[in-house]
Amino acid sequence: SPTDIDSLRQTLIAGSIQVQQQTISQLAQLGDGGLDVLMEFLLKRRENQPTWIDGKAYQVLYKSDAPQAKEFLLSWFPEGIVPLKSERGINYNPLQQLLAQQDFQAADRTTIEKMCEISGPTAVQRKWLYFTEVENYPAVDLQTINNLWLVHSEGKFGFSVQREIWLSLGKNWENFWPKIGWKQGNNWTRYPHEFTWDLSAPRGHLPLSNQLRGVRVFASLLSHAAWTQL
Ligand code: UYC
Repeated sequence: SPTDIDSLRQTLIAGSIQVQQQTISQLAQLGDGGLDVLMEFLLKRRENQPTWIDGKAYQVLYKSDAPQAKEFLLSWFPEGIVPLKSERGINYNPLQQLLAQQDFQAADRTTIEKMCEISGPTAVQRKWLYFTEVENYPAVDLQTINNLWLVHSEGKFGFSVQREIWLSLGKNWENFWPKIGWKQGNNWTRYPHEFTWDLSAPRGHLPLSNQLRGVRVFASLLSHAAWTQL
């Protein structure tokens, strides 16, 4: 009823993050009236740095078949809610679309491809990265990739999450691997089928960095100046 929707509107503005998350799920069940509240919510917050709560609201509208939701997103958020800034003219829209759909496995592949694009044409052909390339990545591009992952994963996935865990473990790789689910005992998690491609994964599980060629690339990534400029 209209009163239910109105009280959910209030809760959505004033609630804790957990309450906001539940409220978004409830609004998603309430048809057009619920969608209207979510659209209003996103519009009101669009000057601010998007959080994963904005990501949840956006995903409900993105999944919806309702014509007014589609029209709303096309006119206000044609490229999603994270500004797709790049200093190298890279198009991050494919990554944003996959993450909006919660297709974390395809998004992970696209992340590696986009990082090869940042490195340049030889890396795009090579399909993997040198740590010296990663050191020179523009902070803006890494922040865009990271924000896309954060906003569409309830703040669970992204390089900054991995960095925070890595620092909290005194940069100890052997403690870090099991913590993010990349190693169990002596066994590396096998790519791709043993990794967890949804939000039931441990914090920091995604995106992946192939460890086949050693730890240097991942260490450069987690040490990048992009994460102290956030
Ligand atoms: N792979 O095991 N991985 C690949 C990871 C290793 C291997 C891709 C992550 C250990 C081979 C991604 C872990 C290892 C290939 C990752 C992991 C190994 C491959 C695809 C846990 C054997 C294909 C994208 C640390 C003991 C050939 C890419 C190749 C691919 C990620 C094997 C994302 C997080 C040491 C044979 N592995 N990888 O970059 O050259 O190729 O890629 O790390």
